[in-house]
Amino acid sequence: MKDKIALEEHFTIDLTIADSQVYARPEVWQTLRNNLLDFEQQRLEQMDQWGTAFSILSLNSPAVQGIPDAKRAVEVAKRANDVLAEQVRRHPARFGGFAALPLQDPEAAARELERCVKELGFHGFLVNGFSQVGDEQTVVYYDDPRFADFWRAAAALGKPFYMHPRDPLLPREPIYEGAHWLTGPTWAFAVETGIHALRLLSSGLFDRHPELQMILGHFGEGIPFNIWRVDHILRKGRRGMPCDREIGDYLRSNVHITTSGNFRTPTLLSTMLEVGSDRIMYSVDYPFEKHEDAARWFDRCEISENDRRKIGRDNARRLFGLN
Ligand code: GRE
Ligand code: ZN
Repeated sequence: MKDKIALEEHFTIDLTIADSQVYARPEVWQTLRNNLLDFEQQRLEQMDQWGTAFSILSLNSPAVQGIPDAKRAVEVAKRANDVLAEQVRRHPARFGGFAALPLQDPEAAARELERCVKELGFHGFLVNGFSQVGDEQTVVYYDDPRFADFWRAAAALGKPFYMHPRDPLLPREPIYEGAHWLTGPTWAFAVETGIHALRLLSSGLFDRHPELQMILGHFGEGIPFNIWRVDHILRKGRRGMPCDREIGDYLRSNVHITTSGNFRTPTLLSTMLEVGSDRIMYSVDYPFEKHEDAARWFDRCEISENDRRKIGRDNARRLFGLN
């Protein structure tokens, strides 16, 4: 399929590049590093070769979320957003932008988001899970009451946000001890991100802001596969859960799901059955994943051509108002 739109495509800057090194085997680090830093060479070539017309770019992980000093987090976010804005300005038909936000300081994050959307033309924001605040061991999730005004400001801008993975703080997670191959994108990313998404969905955030839209990658970090059981259990007893509706209702009215890094037809079909083909969108997760692997799978997987156009391009076009 030509003219696909991809939504979880990463870049880096000098100040945050080190965060990605732990995820690369030493022999591939130079290549990953070059691909993260590059905008105009390999990135555009790969998009051209494998039929992606437009990529919305975002900073690597955890980057700004992993900077406990709020002032520093504000500076790094601005730097990254300015670098991205320059590339979007140079290639407006090929690149869009998701803002990186210093959620260590909710007020500054709201101001930066407003700058990114209104002045830089960005398409929303992407956040890499919880933020460390004040010191390395203090973390905050975004259902916390301190974010009430931030969410009001974000919802008013009318742009979606992407809840992107980061690892949990591993010294606090004994379950990964002696099994470190399960951390990162193998499994820990999905667990961490899935719970954070469920916290937001069940917090009442989407009752206060019914128009707010959250994007989840990797086919929804396991949530669609388990949503029936989640609501089945909560139907027997809500245990203090403050939201108005069932979590599956929000999944079908406030969540969009991408194919990033999860190129598998049975998983696609199951997700289509659970949320419908209007809420699924193509993505790659470049350069952690290959355009080739995503496109070779997606372009030929056994769905209708109508669904392929929706998932490959038209759903994203509608969500972001692209033409
Ligand atoms: C990502 O940001 O998507 C990512 C990483 C590290 C490894 C794999 C991956 O940050 O997909
Ligand atoms: Zn990613």
